Amino acid sequence: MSRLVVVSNRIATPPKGDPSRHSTGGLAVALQEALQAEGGIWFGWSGHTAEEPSLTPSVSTVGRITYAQIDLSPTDHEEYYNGYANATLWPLFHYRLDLAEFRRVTYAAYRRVNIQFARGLAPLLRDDDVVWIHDYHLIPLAGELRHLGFHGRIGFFLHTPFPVPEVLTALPNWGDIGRALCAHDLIGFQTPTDCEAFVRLVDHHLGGETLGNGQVRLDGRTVHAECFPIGLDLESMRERDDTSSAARLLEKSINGRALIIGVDRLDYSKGLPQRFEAFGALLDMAPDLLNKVVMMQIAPPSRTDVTDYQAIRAELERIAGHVNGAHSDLDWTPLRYLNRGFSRRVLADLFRIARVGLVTPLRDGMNLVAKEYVAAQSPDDPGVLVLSHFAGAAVELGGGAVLVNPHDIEGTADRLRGALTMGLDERKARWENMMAILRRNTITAWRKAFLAALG
Ligand code: ADQ
Repeated sequence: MSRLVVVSNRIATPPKGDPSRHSTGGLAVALQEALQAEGGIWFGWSGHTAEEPSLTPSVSTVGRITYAQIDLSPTDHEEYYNGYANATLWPLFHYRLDLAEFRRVTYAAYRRVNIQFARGLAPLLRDDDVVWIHDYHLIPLAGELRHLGFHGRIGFFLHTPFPVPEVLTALPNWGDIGRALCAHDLIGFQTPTDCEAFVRLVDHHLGGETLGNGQVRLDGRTVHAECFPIGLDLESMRERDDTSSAARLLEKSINGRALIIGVDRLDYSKGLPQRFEAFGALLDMAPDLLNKVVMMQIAPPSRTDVTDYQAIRAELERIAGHVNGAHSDLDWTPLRYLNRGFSRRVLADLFRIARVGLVTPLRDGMNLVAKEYVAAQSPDDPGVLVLSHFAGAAVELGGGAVLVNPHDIEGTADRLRGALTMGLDERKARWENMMAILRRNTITAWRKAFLAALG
């Protein structure tokens, strides 16, 4: 069996203690399990900047896993990470052309940092290693490793959506990005739509050809593209005997009212302003729900150095103030908005209390919160998932979730109302439908399927 080498922008820190108490997701745990099984390397950015970063990674070994990390210069961090990755590719891949910045200086930094990653990693590689690269930060890395003489198998998994060519080609260097993807042997996408968009890009726009069965050929290389929807570690959401004190406090404070919960990174792709507006519209249209329902949105700030992320925060505070100003009562604040994170263990308890999980991204590669909400429910009295049909998760969960168009504020409010009043039999049937899929496609099944296809 070949050795596995995982590369991602950030690497997980070596695990300590009970994983369910960490805020890191199942992905880190699943990759660590894969690395531990056969022994392997996890390579990435340390999370630190240094004026003159060493080209040689710092290396530590825990069990059979070698963690290798490099620092970035402050300029590279700003231009590669905040710049090209998060202010160009992230908005573009989420269909937000209006927010995407196109700057040569950040593109140059993106290429430069990918070369730096390749130079740091190449000396650690053996010919028969299998390399698995994660996400949009590192699209050119495989090509750079090939230039440095690595000819082994390289796979890539894109966690975000892959935009249709009509959107991607707005990127000044779209051809380079498309060709860079073709340096991999296998590319994994979250949904069939993402996969088709890539195949169409290669076939119609890059002058390659489709060979069928997800294979495309460009410049003499054959690349396999396949859909691998990411799954969950169900265990981390399971009900435990000792309910967390945070959940007990919440239950007491809602005092028998129905709870709607939203949990997201504070990101414009998650549709939070529209979600707040939809809740406001629900209260406007349903006087019988006044003082009977509470919505709680948990949204810890992310990427706070990027201007668009500061703007969304201010906008949400404004809408929340408006909804609460219009509807609050002496003993009732309808919309609670918490700018902080919780451990997975606490999140699972909070999800279980909520009658509705409201997950309404404007675009999302998958959206694990949707799956986590479902996995956390009690089988005897499950809540309802209200899910945007723009989330990758809607492909698998569409049979059990109440699907909404998050741009349609009043339509979302209508469906929220339906979810709040749904009877137990229907809730159970929908939940069973979704759980069957989550049980089949766990995070472990996902990584095994990807590695089997790559190997
Ligand atoms: P994200 O955009 O980060 O991931 P998501 O899939 O929802 O989005 O994953 C977020 C994770 O962070 C979940 O496990 C969630 O529980 C956790 N989280 C969110 N808010 C939290 C909070 N307040 N406290 C604690 N934990 C919190 C990217 C893509 C997604 C894709 C994933 C995995 O954008 O589309 O599903 O990668 O492939």
